[in-house]
Amino acid sequence: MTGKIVVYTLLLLCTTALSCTFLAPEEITIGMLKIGDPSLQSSIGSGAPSHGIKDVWVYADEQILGVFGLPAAIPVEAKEGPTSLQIRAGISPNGNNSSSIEYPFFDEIVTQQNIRPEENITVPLNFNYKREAVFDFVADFEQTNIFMDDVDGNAQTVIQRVEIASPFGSFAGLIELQGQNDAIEVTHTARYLGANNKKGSVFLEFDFKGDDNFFVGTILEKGSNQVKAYKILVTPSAEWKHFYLDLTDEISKSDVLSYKVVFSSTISPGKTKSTIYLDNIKLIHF
Ligand SMILES: [Ca+2]
Repeated sequence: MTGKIVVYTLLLLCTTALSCTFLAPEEITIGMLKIGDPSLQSSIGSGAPSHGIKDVWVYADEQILGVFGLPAAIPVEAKEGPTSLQIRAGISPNGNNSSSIEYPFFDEIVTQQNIRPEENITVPLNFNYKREAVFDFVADFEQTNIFMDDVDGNAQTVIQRVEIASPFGSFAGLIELQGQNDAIEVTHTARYLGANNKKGSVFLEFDFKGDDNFFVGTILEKGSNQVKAYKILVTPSAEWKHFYLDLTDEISKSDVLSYKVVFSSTISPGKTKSTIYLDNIKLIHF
């Protein structure tokens, strides 16, 4: 609610019972910063503007105001002259909906605004990937399928490129398991060199929906060894969801010569068939 917050600091200073002083009321006025639903700008090389921005981290003159779910109406102290507002996109890493981090690959939105008492200002929330963000790959399945490296050795279980209404586009990757073909383990064909990674944040983004669990992990080349390890179990979702998997600790290690990401799934006990769709898979680092 827009309004004026008047804070009366009535400090009665009594040095003696007969000598008391009132301090004048201190008045703080506020304006309201309104921000709507976020969007992500699409650009060549960064794929579809699919995102899972869940909240914003808001700073005024470099002091944090808080983390706000969207859309938000945020009270900001009014003052003479412009206030510098910084708005950073918050995401839940690793499917942990109760946490929010500032996503390292989006530019913050910086704007100078005159915050007037009892007035609203509206800032559009259009994020971009940082220019320094490096995309090892963007797998959107629209033209091709790079997830063709069949780790499990069963040619009957693969990621198929299929036509389906996905969050952006008309094709997605499909994992369909049934009968004896009850398990899949699959990765992309190319491997990426640790030497090209500045050893900062690394995230795998993807959209998914489906009716069974799947695992996501890494295949790391360390010395003469290939080390495969799974990081996360992703649980089913009937609706498309955007997932941010933090692979910084795995991939940004000095001994990682090259790396891949790997998906696997096995039909859960009691089920005879499972269906999982993947799309807009992006492996991003600096
Ligand atoms: Ca697609």
